[in-house]
Amino acid sequence: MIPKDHPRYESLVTREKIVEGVKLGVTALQGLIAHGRGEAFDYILGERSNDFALKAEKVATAMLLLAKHPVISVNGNTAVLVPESIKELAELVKAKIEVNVFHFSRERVAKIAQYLSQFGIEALCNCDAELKGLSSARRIVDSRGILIADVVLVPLEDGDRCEILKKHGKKVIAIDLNPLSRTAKMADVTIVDNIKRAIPRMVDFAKEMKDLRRDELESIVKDYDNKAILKDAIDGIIAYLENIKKVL
Ligand code: PTJ
Repeated sequence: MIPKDHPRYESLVTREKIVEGVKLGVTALQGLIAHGRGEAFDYILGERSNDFALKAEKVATAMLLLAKHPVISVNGNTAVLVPESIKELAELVKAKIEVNVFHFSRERVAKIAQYLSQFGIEALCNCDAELKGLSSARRIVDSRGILIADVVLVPLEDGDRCEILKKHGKKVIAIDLNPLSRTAKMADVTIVDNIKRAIPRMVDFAKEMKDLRRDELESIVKDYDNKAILKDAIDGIIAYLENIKKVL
């Protein structure tokens, strides 16, 4: 039991969720390592949604609202960290939710889908199609979901799939606390924020924007520059560290 007045309460509770996910067979063991890397980046980003993240979250939400077949891809970490807000976001932007994992087995995919069903999510998980050109198990997708999607939201992603999704003509939105990762560089829109803050913020943006006209949404997306966002994220880390150094 983590005491509520512990200064790192939130972070420790989140760790427990990931550990619980591993025990349930939902989160991969490697998900623990990925989470640790994410925590380290979150620390040097100030554990907040910075302006560059908010900008990307708004544009990403507009892209999902504009999409014909938007899909939210869910892996083992995402499933345990933000199931409720993933459901809400999918409803608001009319996206499908698909289970897609790097550490693949049909049993694990079924476990994740079953886990999500407790939150009222009917996730696609037929694993009946393949993304050509990708050798990792992430190539195994659902023919009703990622295969035909035009916009895919991929939290905690690996660069290879991001590249292949783009080669298949899809727009890719990544959520990755590491602005230096291959995924961050490959995606059309990179949200450098913790998924725990990013998805609820996107829910708020979706509520604000869901009744906008197409041309209004298009004007939000139009001049977006992902390279500039990544540079702002790196500058944000440098500025945050400089400030910390001053007050040590
Ligand atoms: O469930 P599976 O089988 O699909 O496996 C999922 C993991 C995450 C294990 C797999 O995709 C993986 O190994 O990912 P990577 O290559 O470690 O990349 C994960 C990225 O997500 C890293 O750059 C982390 O910094 C970032 N990350 C970790 N936790 C968070 C995060 N980004 C946003 N929010 C987080 N909470």
